[in-house]
Amino acid sequence: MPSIGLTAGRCIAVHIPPKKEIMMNPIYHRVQFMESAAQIDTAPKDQGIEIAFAGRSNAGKSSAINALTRQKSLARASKTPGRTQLLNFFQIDEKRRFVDLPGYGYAKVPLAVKAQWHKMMQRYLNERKSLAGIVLVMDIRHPLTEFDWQMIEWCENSDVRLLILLTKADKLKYGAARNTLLSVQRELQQMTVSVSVQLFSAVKKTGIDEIHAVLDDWLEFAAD
Ligand SMILES: Nc1nc2c(ncn2[C@@H]2O[C@H](COP(=O)(O)OP(=O)(O)OP(=O)(O)O)[C@@H](O)[C@H]2O)c(=O)[nH]1
Ligand SMILES: [Mg+2]
Repeated sequence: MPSIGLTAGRCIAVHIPPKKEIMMNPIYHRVQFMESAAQIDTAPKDQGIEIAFAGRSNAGKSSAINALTRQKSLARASKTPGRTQLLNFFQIDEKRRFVDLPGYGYAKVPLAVKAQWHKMMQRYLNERKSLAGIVLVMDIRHPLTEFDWQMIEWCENSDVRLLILLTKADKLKYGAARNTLLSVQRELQQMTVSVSVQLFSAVKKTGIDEIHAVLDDWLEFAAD
């Protein structure tokens, strides 16, 4: 229906075209928490397809899962870094899962906990056969940390696909966010890494449709 615009006492009919909305695959909204595991021996059966959210502590992994599933508190987001210390599994359907991995790089975590984290992550990455893709979440203000590079390198040397999210994009002005995106892409190209990088904001819901398209592909929904 046309809306009415008023200018200097005159009445003008203005036609505003409806905003083009991409329908989200409703399956994401039905994702449910499955279980937490301290190590992969107690994780759900290693079958089907799993996508893991990795990244520095406090980067915004849990918030990304909540935004992508349009659920407020599916994964526990927290202002306290290092909150997620377990592998948290979420069921998409009987053969597909998301995993919220514990964050790395939180300085205040005791050395023994860091060592345990390393061992657990190494085993998860090397042994988990159903792991099909990693969504590497980076705070746009602190991209490409040393550990991010280790994850990128690990994905390059394995069959696991990789998508990089530059999250908290709402913390920067649009131009600054675009510049960071370009410089991260440039840096990856210089290291001959070919990977998609996406601006994201769990607050403003930026980038959701593009990420769903990647997840749909990785989760092989078209094959059902
Ligand atoms: N402004 C803004 N804040 C965000 C965004 N995503 C996450 N945050 C905030 O950043 C903090 C950390 O978010 P989490 O999602 O808990 O981060 P995490 O990576 O899961 O952290 P750990 O579980 O500790 O490794 C919280 O206070 C969130 O509200 C975003 O896109 N924009
Ligand atoms: Mg978390």
